[in-house]
Amino acid sequence: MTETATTRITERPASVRADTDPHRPRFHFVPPSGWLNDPNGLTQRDGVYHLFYQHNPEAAVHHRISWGHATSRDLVHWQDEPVALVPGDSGPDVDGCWSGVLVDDGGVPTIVYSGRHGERELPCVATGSDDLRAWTKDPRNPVVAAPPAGLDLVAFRDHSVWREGGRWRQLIGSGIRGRGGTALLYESVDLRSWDYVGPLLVGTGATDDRSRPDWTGTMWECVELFGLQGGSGARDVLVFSAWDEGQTHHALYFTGEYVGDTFVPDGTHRLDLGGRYFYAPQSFTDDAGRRVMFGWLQEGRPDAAAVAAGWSGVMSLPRVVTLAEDGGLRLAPAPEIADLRRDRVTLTGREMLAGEPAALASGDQLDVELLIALEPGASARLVLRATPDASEETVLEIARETRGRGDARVRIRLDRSRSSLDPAADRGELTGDAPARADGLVHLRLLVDRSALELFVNGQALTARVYPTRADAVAVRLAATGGRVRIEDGAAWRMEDAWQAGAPDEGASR
Ligand code: DQQ
Repeated sequence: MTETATTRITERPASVRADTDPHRPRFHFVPPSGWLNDPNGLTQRDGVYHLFYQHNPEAAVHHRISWGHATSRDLVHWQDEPVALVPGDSGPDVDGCWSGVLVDDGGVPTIVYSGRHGERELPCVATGSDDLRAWTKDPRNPVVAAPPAGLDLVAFRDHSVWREGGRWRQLIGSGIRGRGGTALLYESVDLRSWDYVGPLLVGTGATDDRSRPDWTGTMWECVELFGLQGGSGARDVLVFSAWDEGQTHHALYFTGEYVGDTFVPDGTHRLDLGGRYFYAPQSFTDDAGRRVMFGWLQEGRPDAAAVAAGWSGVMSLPRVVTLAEDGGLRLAPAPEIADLRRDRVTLTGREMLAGEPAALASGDQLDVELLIALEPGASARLVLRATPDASEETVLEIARETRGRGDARVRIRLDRSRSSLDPAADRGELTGDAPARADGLVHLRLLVDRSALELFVNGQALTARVYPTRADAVAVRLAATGGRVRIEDGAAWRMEDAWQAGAPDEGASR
């Protein structure tokens, strides 16, 4: 591209550049323009869903972060709201209002967030109007003056806050140098004055093998503690995002028991196999009693490309989190998302033998749901965003493996090596295991929204970004290798836009 062309492109307003970017999703929440990262302050109040998020409205870079705000009545269509929190002109959040949560303090909506000053973050509080549009920062900020003394900490930020036994409890994400990530427990009667209790749990990431798929990092970002009821009874879950020396790795969760002032883990799991493509998740319980989670889909193209496009970062679709019989979590897109399905194509009964792939659907905004049977030894290759000549394609490989009686698993691998002809697009492989179903079938849900891919295999999520350069990279195909693959039940739909391109930034319906 010539210098003049580059200049011309970057001179157009960011919102116009963003709207014309073919990689910009149309049924995921994206910032009006500029930068988006973590979901924050998730809540449902008077029936309205509120999604706050880490936002830089000025440019598609992570700098002087504010809290963006959007509302929805159905978890599908979002309305932009005025920015909720902006960094102060001076004081504890002069360099950014970093991640946090929203709690109801006896009817008063209250945000607990990390104020950034220089290279440090400290807990701050703000109270809101009933409609959550106007926020007042507490003059006592920061409400914790410094991290606990006597610990050699890597960082100190992000909050999980809940009411317990007539008091407030809070976890703050951190890491103990030489040991691993941690969640530091505090207690308060008024959300303003906090007593340090101790570490809820300390990880072993500093000495563990870093190549392990469930490596827990040296610092835990966005810690979150909640309980769930499910087929296996009641469990406590501690979610966190593994961070190390400025690198965002992946979101994980411990299952176990929260007892007294500690968490006793009995399992460590990846929340999503997409690594940093589903990062810093936060969840809440909605009015229907569901645990609903959002996460940040990071970009897989260079920073300069995002700046030129005028926007960066995608919010995941809302995911309903449930507890399975095996004690692990299962994730599924909230059922409301199906409201955007159009032009159903039935795929039930299609059979593939090893060889030629079968065309299933076409489009760059799709929802495909399949229940497939794999003959012993067979594996399925689901090809997405493919051009007719296969010069660009993204391949999801699914193989059933039986390791012994009742010890089956489904291996999944997302091959992005040919997802884009753009050499700068990330092409790293994403891989891992999904649980097997008792009936041996594999349930697949594939949500394709231009550059955003959310894939669910038997309830195991794998999220990724892809950047095909060709407009005809729209085919979805299914092929079998090593045996027969049959679609026992399935359909594909075109997905309608959840927001209109070209809408004004303020108050736009998205
Ligand atoms: N993003 C926020 C931090 C958090 C990180 C800053 C996770 O509060 O630790 O924007 O992505």
